[in-house]
Amino acid sequence: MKIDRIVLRQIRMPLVHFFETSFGRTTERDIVLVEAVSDGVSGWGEVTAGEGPFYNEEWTGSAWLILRDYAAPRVLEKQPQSANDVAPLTEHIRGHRMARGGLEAAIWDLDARLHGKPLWQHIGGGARREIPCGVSIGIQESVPKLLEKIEIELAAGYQRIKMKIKPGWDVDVIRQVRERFPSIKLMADANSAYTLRDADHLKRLDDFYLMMIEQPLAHDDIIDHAELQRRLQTPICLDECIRSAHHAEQAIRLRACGIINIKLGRVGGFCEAKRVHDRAQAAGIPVWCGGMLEAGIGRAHNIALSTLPNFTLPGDVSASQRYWKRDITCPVVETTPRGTIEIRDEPGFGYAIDHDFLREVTVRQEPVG
Ligand code: OSB
Ligand code: MG
Repeated sequence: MKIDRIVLRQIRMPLVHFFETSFGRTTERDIVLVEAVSDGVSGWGEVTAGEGPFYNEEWTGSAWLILRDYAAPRVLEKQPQSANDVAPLTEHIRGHRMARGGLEAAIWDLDARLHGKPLWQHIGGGARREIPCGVSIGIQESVPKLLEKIEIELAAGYQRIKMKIKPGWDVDVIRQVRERFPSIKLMADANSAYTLRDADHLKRLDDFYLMMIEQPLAHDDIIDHAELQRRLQTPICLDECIRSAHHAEQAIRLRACGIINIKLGRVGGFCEAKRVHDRAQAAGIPVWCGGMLEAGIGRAHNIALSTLPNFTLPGDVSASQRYWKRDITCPVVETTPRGTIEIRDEPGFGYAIDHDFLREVTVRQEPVG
C-alpha cells in the first residue's frame, strides 16, 4: 500500500434532538473526517472527539492539529505496509487517541477496499450477521419526557435502554422508569459524576436490577471503581477510564468492572480495540460497542467492530435517523424491527459517501502531504 495523500475535513451538522450527559449538552456536532487515498481509492475515518474537552481531553480543534501537524505527516513519511502498522507509527504521540484512531480507522477502511474485502472481515470479525442494538437516552427536561422517549425506542425494537444519570437525576428517576417498564434491559451511565463518597447512594440502585452502571466514578480512576464494585451487586461497566489494553488488564486484575464498553476512538483505533476485546474475552468479561454521536462513517466502523466474537451485549450503535435529518452515507444506517443492524458485504465499511451532502456540510478542508 502506498498512501498518496490524506485529506482532513471538518463537518458541522445539527442533532435532531439535543443530547445531555452529566458533563453537558450537545446540540450541534463538529466532526473531523479523515480521507486516506491510495491509487485512486479512498478510505474514510471519523474522529470521535466532542466539541469541547469534556468527555475526555480531546476536542474537534485539538484533533485537527494533531492530525495535520503530527499524525498524518508521520504516516505519509513512514508509509505503513498494512493497516496493522498504522497505530505503532503514531504511538510516540502521547494521548490524543481519538485523533490517531480516526486516521487509523481510515487506513483500515482503505486497506480493506484495496483487498476488495468488507472491513468486518479484514479486522477478523464476522461472528454475527447482525449486531444487537441498544440506545443511549440523554438527561431529559422531565420524567414523563424520558418515559415517552423510552416508549418510542422500545416500539422501534431496540433491545436495551441506557439512560444518563447525574446527582439529582438518578435513583428517583430510575425508580419511575422501572415501575413503568419492569422487565426491560435497563442500564445507567453516569459519565464520572460521582465519587466513592456516594457509594451508599449508588448502592440504592441495586434495587432496580440494572444490567450495569457505566463509569460512575472519575474518568481516570480504576482503584475506586474496584472498591465500589465490591460494595455493589450491579455490575460496573467501564468507559472513560479504559484507554488501552493495559488499562483493561489492570481493571480486570483489580476486579473494577464486570463489563467493558469499547469505543474505537477512545482506545485509538482498531488495533487497540481488538487488544482490549481479546483481554476481556480471555477473562470472561463481555464487551459492547459504545457510541460518540457519530455520523455515518464512525457508525459504520462501529458496526464492523461489533462483529468481533466477544461483543455479546447490545451496544450504543443505533440508526442514523435518531441523530441526523440527513447523514453523510447512502444508504444511511438503519435497524431491523428486531433491534439489530445487518452487516453489509461491500468492500470497506460497506456504505457509500454521499459526496453532495458532504460538500454541503463541510466547513473546512485541508490536504496533508
Ligand atoms: O458515555 O457513552 C457515553 C455520547 C457522548 C459522549 C459519551 C457518551 C455518549 C453516549 C451516546 O452515551 C452514545 C451514542 O448514542 O452515540
Ligand atoms: Mg459512557
